[in-house]
Amino acid sequence: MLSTCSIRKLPSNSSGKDYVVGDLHGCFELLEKLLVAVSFDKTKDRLFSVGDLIDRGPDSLRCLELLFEPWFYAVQGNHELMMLDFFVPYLNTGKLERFEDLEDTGFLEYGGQWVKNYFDPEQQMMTSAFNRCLLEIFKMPLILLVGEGEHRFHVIHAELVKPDYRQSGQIAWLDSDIDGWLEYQEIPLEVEDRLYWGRTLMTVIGNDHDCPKILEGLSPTFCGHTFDKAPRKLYSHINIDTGGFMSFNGYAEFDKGYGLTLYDVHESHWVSVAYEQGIANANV
Ligand SMILES: [Mn+2]
Repeated sequence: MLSTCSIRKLPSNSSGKDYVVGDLHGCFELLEKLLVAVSFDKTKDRLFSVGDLIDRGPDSLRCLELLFEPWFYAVQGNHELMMLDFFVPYLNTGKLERFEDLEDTGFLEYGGQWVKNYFDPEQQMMTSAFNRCLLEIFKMPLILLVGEGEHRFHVIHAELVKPDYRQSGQIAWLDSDIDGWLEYQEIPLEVEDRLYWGRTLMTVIGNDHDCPKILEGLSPTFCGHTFDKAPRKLYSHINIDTGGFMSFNGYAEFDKGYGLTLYDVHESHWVSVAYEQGIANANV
């Protein structure tokens, strides 16, 4: 398995606003609508992404190209991880003889079929536009730490819940743990696994109706990975994955009510939009 294993720290935004968007999964058009809806100012506002930019929706490469925008900051999701793992042999040799998941990464099975559109069989290579994005994925951190003190927030993909939370009595890793990882630029493997894949908070712990919104010692931590019809706040995690791709053609047999959510960090206000629907406003 490949990973970058990094944390990136950014200062507070002193001139504009900060927004976080849920799992894009190729839904570039929905993001464009959301940015218009909030009058996003590319000269001073910032957009953070909880990862999983690719797969399932219609425009994965356009979502990856956001990585080149100076106002866009994203962490890696498990879909980016699977994509990197899938392309390890190609990155090592510079040749892709045929589309086959040699390392059994699950990438093609879980939505990566779109990459075939960027394969040049004569050259046995991916297109240059694709290669450029593939290399950029390596630079994506796993944790974004933004601001200081009461303005501090984090952006991750899945969760910071500890695998042994029942025994240890401490439900999740805290700001102090993150500060330590930042200092040494090293995220422990057990943490990395939870950041990419964890669903405990949304599927087990969150079923308890008394689940507190805030965990003492953990700053607001935006995440996605497990979708629901509205954002949820649990133990300082703010899950804003509301299943944008579910409203795209091909997923139409599923329930209505899903969409892509854009969250205004300081106003604690969110907007969501779905394919073939108007903008929906709501407060958490
Ligand atoms: Mn995910």
